[in-house]
Formats: sequence, C-alpha cells, structure tokens
Amino acid sequence: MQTNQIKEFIRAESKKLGFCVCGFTNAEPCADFVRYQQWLETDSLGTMAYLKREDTLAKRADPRALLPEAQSICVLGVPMALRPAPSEPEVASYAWYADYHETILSMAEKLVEKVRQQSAVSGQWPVDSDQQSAVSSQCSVVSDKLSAVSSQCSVVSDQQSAVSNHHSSLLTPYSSLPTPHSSLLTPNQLPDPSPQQPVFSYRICIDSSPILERSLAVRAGLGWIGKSSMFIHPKYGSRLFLCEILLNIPIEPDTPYTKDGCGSCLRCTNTCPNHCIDPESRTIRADHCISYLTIEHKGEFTPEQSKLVGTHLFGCDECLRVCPWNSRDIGESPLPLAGAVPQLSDYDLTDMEFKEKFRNSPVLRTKAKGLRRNIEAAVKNSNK
Ligand code: B12
Ligand code: SF4
Ligand code: SF4
Repeated sequence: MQTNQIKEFIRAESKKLGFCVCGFTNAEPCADFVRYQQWLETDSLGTMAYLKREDTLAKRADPRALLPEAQSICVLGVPMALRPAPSEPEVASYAWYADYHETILSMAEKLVEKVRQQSAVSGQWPVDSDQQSAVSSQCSVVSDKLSAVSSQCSVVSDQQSAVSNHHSSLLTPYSSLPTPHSSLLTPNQLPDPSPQQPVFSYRICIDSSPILERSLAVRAGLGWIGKSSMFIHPKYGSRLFLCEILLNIPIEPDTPYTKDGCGSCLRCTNTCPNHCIDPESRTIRADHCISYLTIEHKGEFTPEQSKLVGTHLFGCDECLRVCPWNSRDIGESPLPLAGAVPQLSDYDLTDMEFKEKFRNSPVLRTKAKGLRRNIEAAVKNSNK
C-alpha cells in the first residue's frame, strides 16, 4: 500500500470511529520545545513537578524518544460540546463525559487495528503476526493499575510519568513486540525486529504522555495555538481533545498550519478570573489556573488559593466559553456521558462511595479528599 493510500485509509477510518479531525506530521524533534522550556522558566508549575523531569523533557523534545522507530505521527481530535450554560457550582464540560483518556484510547486502538489489518491484507509494510497482536492487546495499560498489569504484560514504558501524570493518566506502551518478554525493558532495550520481518509498531498518546500535543496538532496542519494557549481548529474551535498515534510507517506529512485566527481578540485574556493568560507567549500561569487548582494541585489550599478557585468544583471552561471560535454548533460529542457530575452534596461521600459514584469519570483524579477541598472553597466563596 502506498503511503498516501494509508493516509487516506486512516483518515476515512478515523471518521467512522468518531474522530472529527485527522492530520499527519513526521516524528522529527519539536521546534516548539524551546517555548516549553521558556514556560518552565516562569516557574508556575505548582505541584506538577513531573512536567520538568529530565527523562520526560527528552521525550517532549523528540517524539522518537517515545518510539525510536517512529516515522510518522497521526494527530487526531475528538469533539467535546461545551455544556450550554455554566452549572452552579461550576464543573468543566469535559467532566460531564466519561473519562476521555479511556474512551479515546479505545477508539485509537480500534483505528490501529484497522491499519494493522489493512497493512497485512495489502501484503506490504508493515508485516503483521498473530503473536504481536496478542501481545499488544495485553499491553493497553491503565496507569493506576500499572503494577498489576506490569506483571502480566511485563513491558513498562514511561511508568514513572504515567503514575505521576496529568488528569487521570493512561499509558499505552510499546504495542507490538516480536516476542513476549519476561523482564522489564526500557525502550532502548527492545529487541530490533529482524530486517526480513519488519514489525508494525505504534504508540498512542492521550494527554498523559510526555509529548507536545498542541504543537504537533499545529504541525499536522489542523489549526493554531490561541492566546488562551488552547489549540484551536477553524471548525471545532478549542472544543477538542487531542490524541496522537506514533507509527513506524512513513506517511507524507500535511502542511503545518500557519494562519492565526486570534487577530486582535483578547476575550480569553480579559475573562480569565485569575489573569493567568499571557497573550504574548500564548501560555498560562498554571499555578493560578482554576483547572490546575481544582484538578492537579496536591494538598490543601492556602487562603489565597482557596479564593482563586471561585465557585468552581472541578476544572474551568471560562477561556473556552468566551472564545468566538467556540460559538458554532458542532453537535454532540461521540464520547459517552459520565455516570455522575460533582455537586456540593458530594462533600459527605466516603472514599468508597466517591470511587463508586465517579468510577468512569475524570473526577476520580482529585480523589475524595480533593473534591471535598474544592467544595469547601466553593461554598466559602459563594457565601461572600
Ligand atoms: C499540563 C497541562 C495542563 C495544565 C497547564 C495548561 C497549559 N496551558 O499549559 C493545566 C492543569 C492548567 C491544564 C488545564 C487545562 N487543560 Co490541560 N494539559 C496539560 C498537558 C498535560 C501538558 C500541557 C503543557 O505541556 N503545557 C505547557 C505549555 C507551554 O505547552 P503547550 O500547552 O503544549 O503549549 C505549546 C504551544 O502552545 C506552543 N506555542 C506556544 N506559543 C505558540 C505560538 C505559536 C505561533 C505556535 C505555533 C505555537 C506556540 O508551544 C508550547 C510548547 O509546545 C496537555 C497534554 C499534553 N501532553 O500536551 C493537556 C491539554 C493541553 N489540556 C487540555 C485541556 C482540555 C485542558 C482544560 C481545557 C481542562 C479544563 N476544562 O479544565 C484546561 C485549559 C486551560 C488552558 N487555558 O490551557 C487539552 C487541550 C486541547 C486543546 N484543544 O488545546 C490537552 C491537549 C489534553 C488533550 N489530550 O486533549 N492542562
Ligand atoms: S481555565 Fe480558567 S483559570 Fe485557567 S486560564 Fe482558562 S479561564 Fe483562566
Ligand atoms: S478568545 Fe480570542 S484571543 Fe482567546 S483564543 Fe479565542 S480567538 Fe484567540
């Protein structure tokens, strides 16, 4: 199969699975890593220290540190509708949906399986084998269950970043291996496929992998980085989750996006309740961002942090709501809704009840203690 045919095949199949945008870039190092380093220097990470860990920096700089044989990156987007009006107390729209890490991972795995089958049918690169498929299906790992799975799957990549990572993190390790392994291997120790029998390999990244997702989306021609620091697509706005599939197949890259749809607009900058947005660098002061405080911040709030949270219980959509690129109706998301959305009465939930109530929700990330902390702050602020 020619690389362009594979590209069109992946685009068509991705649509059928619910991805609304699909672009391609190469696996070369990310020039925007310089911007990332500059942002680290602003020292606004709060408790997200994992974002500056040496081993993960190398991966952000060069995606091939995640999959050495990667030749192409397929960047995908899944639409997310903003809830029509802010709820009171406020819960970010994404938390109305079942945890996107899990649902998008399953969509991406289905897509990979289609590519694998198609490649085998065409009899061209990459060659497939039953053994590899068996190994790869064992190896879709939810990081929270990492230790349990690692004994079964025995291949662990980025386990450190997955454990400490953003939102509720998922990890997809090296997905195809020539043989099953009985000990832990680092990426560089993986055996080389024999030259006669190249193997199909891939790696799926959704949020929690150390990769510059927004920059890659621009490089894959899908849209631009807004002043809010959100990636914006001309049709879907910033109401998109991103996902990347690193592939060892050569695919012609799309032309990077070069337009800027923000113009002189400053709505997000002026709306952000905590003045987090720096429209010049198009980055945010993360440790003041309500999304960080209510989801990622570990530990109790200082009195200042507690005030910054306002009446938000989990996440924040304020810079998304005011963005003119988010006003077009894009219909509903293909993502299923979560079983529950947080409310003030959740303050009384025991840890077990919390886990049960939010079992398929991204809210699990805060743990019961974190949600109680957020509720306390929101109640205090709404009484003022
Ligand atoms: C850490 C993190 C956070 C932190 C910090 C966010 C931030 N803005 O930096 C916190 C916890 C605050 C957060 C909040 C949210 N997050 Co978050 N987060 C991440 C994560 C894990 C890393 C982001 C990061 O590295 N930030 C540091 C900055 C410097 O890097 P960057 O965002 O990649 O920015 C690059 C570009 O902006 C580019 N760049 C900068 N200026 C310019 C200018 C030009 C011209 C160009 C071309 C490029 C460019 O260079 C930067 C370095 O590569 C990503 C997943 C990932 N692995 O990438 C998700 C991710 C960014 N988050 C996401 C979401 C949905 C959210 C929230 C909307 C959730 C919510 N409702 O509460 C908010 C939005 C807040 C906001 N305005 O950004 C989505 C965003 C999708 C999109 N359309 O952009 C991502 C991509 C996850 C996903 N897979 O979908 N998040
Ligand atoms: S998510 Fe909220 S707090 Fe964070 S930058 Fe956007 S508007 Fe500001
Ligand atoms: S609100 Fe305006 S400035 Fe901010 S990201 Fe949207 S278009 Fe750009």
